[in-house]
Amino acid sequence: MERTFVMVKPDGVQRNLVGDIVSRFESKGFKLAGAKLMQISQNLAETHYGEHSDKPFFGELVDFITSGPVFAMVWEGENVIATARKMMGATNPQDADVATIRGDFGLTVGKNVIHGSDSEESAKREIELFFLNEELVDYQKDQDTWIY
Ligand code: 3AN
Repeated sequence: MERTFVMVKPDGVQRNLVGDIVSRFESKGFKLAGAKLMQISQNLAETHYGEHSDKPFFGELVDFITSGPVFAMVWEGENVIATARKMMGATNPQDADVATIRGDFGLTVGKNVIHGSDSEESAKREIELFFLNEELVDYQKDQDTWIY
């Protein structure tokens, strides 16, 4: 089954949105494989956002993501990478549809509440970057037979 990396950013943690966001993924039918509240180091931030290192907003991005704790998660389910991106909405919350996470909770692209992997490769890379193997759990849920 596919897995993706999802992270409530420091603004989402400070604004008490962790519960609502977890609830949306649970209600959709995805299964939580791992989760933790953590402080991202400068080094991890620069690695995670490596592809943006030449962008003018890179410094701002690293400062923001290290400015307070984040809530890191791994979600599992059919087509979870693309579906999580749909549930998050467009990168700029002003373009994000209503009923998406950014559409409902965000106002600016710099503080857009949530991150989610954008491909199979980045999901694999980001899960390995943020979680040890033993922090991820493989388990059955009775609900699965009512979803699939
Ligand atoms: P997404 O998070 O939707 O995959 P990316 O990968 O294009 O979007 O951008 C990574 C992060 O960089 C975004 N989540 C956003 O917080 C930040 N970002 C993107 N564009 C800008 C911008 N023009 N100004 C400030 N921050 C930006």
